[in-house]
Amino acid sequence: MSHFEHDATLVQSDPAIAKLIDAEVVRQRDGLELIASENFTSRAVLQAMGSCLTNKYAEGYPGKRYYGGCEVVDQVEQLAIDRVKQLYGVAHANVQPHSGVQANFCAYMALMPPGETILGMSLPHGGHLSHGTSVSHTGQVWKSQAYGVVPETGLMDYDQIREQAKQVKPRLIIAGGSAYARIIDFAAFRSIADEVGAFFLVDMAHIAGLVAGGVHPSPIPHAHITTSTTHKTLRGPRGGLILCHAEHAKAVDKSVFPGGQGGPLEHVIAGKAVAFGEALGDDFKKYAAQTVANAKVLAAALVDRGFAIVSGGTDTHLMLVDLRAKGLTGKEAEKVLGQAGITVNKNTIPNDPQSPFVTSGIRVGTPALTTRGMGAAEMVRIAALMDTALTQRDDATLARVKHDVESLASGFPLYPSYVPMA
Ligand code: DSN
Repeated sequence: MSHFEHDATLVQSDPAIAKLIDAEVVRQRDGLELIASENFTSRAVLQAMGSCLTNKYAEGYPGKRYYGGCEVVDQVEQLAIDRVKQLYGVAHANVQPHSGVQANFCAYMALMPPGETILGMSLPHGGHLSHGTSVSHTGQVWKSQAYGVVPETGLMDYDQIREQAKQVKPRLIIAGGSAYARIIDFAAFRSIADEVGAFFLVDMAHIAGLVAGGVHPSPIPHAHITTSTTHKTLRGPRGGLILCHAEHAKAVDKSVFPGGQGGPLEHVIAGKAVAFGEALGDDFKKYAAQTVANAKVLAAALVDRGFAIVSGGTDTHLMLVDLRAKGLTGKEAEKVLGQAGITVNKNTIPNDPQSPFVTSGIRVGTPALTTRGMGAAEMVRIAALMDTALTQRDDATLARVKHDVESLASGFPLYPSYVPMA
């Protein structure tokens, strides 16, 4: 990628954008990134995405395109498909979805016509907008019902979900979400789906890297269709994908193109191929294991400092911190931590008394800092920094914590060979 070398092209043609990219590198480098859905891709992924593959139109699929000149991008896309199939041991893969929401929409359309009923996890309980919420097209095109966690435990109760499914009679049951910290029992969900005659779809966006690294059970044997993003724990470029068994392959492909999308982003698909290649390696297994180990240490260290964690801890890369006992809202905590150079997002907790714009919780995740090489000792230190910032909250304390954050971050350099452009 040009800005890892001395290349003045962008700064000369558009100094404003060059300056902003430089500023974002500094922001990512100097701070502590704890947003559970973010990560730092490798330079190789960035290089693939910043390539001339972006110039090519390739509507269709490898070997069956609607444009000439696709002989090279056909190979790029086929490599991405082959690698992700190997990574997850799955019969069919579509690597064209531009995002997780588009992957979900296309997957639902492949399984059922508009008007059918979806049963997905409630958003404030840890689900996702695209699992049938009223503000998403998925909740407008399909009727939707939501299951939640048991408020006292923060855990799913599969017997309760089974009873709800029997009443609701959904055509599709969805598991997976954006803020559930525990391992999901995919076999239990499939047996519920079979009992009520529903399809079962897993959105593994958050845990895709943990599944790839072998530290979370795979949904593939249980789900009719599995969707994902590629940029969270999987550490690839921003994008989506759909995996399925052979029986749904044709419907999925038709639903993505021409059903839901036009030309695929072959430069992003190249980045996905690079990331899948990286995820097939042994280093990635270590990364996935360390990501979970770090989350467990961070959760325990926060508990030691008097923070409440929904469900009491985590089995994955993330945790949901319930701030009510600390007298803080999620909105306040996000702002205070941001001033100290620690990035998190406010997040609703189950049965949150606050609105989604305020919330009573924050979601905290370890994928990005684990990529930087941080381990257990750093997690304990980060819990202390978070506690100091959130408890004292005055300007002098926040400035002191920010200084400590920058000093911690500098010990784990991010993109060290990046050359500022402007
Ligand atoms: N925005 C993603 C997340 O943060 O979990 C989900 O789409």
